[in-house]
Amino acid sequence: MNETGLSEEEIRSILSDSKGKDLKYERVLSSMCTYPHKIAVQAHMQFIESNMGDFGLFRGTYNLEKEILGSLGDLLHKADAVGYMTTGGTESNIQAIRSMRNLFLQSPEYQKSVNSNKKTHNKCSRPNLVVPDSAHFSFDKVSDILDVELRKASLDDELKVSVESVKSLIDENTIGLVAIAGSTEFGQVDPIKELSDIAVEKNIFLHVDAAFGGFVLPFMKTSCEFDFDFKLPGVTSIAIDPHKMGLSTIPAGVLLFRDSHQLESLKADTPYLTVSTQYTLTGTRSGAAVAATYAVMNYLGKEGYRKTVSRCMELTDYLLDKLAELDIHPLIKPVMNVVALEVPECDLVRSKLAKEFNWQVSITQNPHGLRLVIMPHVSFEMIDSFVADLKKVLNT
Ligand code: 0PR
Repeated sequence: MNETGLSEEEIRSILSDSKGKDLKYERVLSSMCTYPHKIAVQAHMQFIESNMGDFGLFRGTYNLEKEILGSLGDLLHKADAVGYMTTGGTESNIQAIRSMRNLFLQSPEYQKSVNSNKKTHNKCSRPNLVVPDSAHFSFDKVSDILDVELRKASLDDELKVSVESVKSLIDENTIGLVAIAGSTEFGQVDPIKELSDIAVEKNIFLHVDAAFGGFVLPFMKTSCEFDFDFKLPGVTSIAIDPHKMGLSTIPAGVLLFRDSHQLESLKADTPYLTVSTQYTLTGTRSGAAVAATYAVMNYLGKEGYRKTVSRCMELTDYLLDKLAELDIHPLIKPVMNVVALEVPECDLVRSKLAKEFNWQVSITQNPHGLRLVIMPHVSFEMIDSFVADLKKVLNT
């Protein structure tokens, strides 16, 4: 930092240089984020100083958050679900599993086993969490932060988690299960109904990571095929991100719990603030993202999101038809607007697409494929031009 400040003009010029080096979404087919809706950006700016870490000072923003939680609870079939707005899927996943772990450690069964087995206890009773092999890497962070063993269940041919594999990994130290509604790499939805039945039978928690799919599945024409939310009795928490397909600004995630005792297990005393308890992971929280989320959800309504999702799905179908002409096919039939393609030497193809044509695509690990996310910033022209460039890359 300089002793004396720069002029506004100098700052603006530096910022616009930096902004010029950022990629425009018009060449990005790898991201689960997109341009936020204009009304969200305006709301974000209007509430720029609002801090939900001390919401007694920002009562108006706090009321907007309550409205968002009510609307999303309603959308996910539990109008009285409780929770809060997080910074995104990672924080929601951490907090959902933290709640499971806290309640597991407090449970009378666990306490009894600690008392009866004091010597061997530490070795053999580490809590574990069963997740699909396709779970987002945030669960590796969860395992590290919370000291919970991560047990990864295998996937079936359609890249959904295998229910048999999940069952085989559960034991008396399993704190809960995770299911994904819209996996990061493949956009696949796990057999959540079956996992819900298991969670009920075993009396364990089931967290659904719908960070991406939460703003897609309820608005799809065929959404009735996919039960993934609180309609299923075993589902105990859900992560859903307005800053992905919700078209809000970053950072906007939402974590919802079925029951208030789950949220209570995250309680911390905050004696000197305007409110004496907090349930959140971070202290300071963006009220701007809350206002942005309220604005875009209420401006678009369900009809607006239906249109957005339907356009993304039309574009996805259009892309697949064009690729079929080049004899390129998806690894699985896409469920939503995430496409993983069987492309030979896909790492090389990816780097050529970036170097020669400035396209950003990504790669799936297992199975290995070229991954594209068809977000609302994608257009038919963009797909035409991408497919033409891909053809050139494949022919060289
Ligand atoms: N759960 C799922 C299913 C996700 O796909 C993601 C992120 C998360 C949780 C974590 O969400 P946050 O990143 O909001 O904490 N999925 C994207 C990914 O890892 C995030 C992303 C978005 C990455 C835009 C790059 C990008 O340009 O691919």
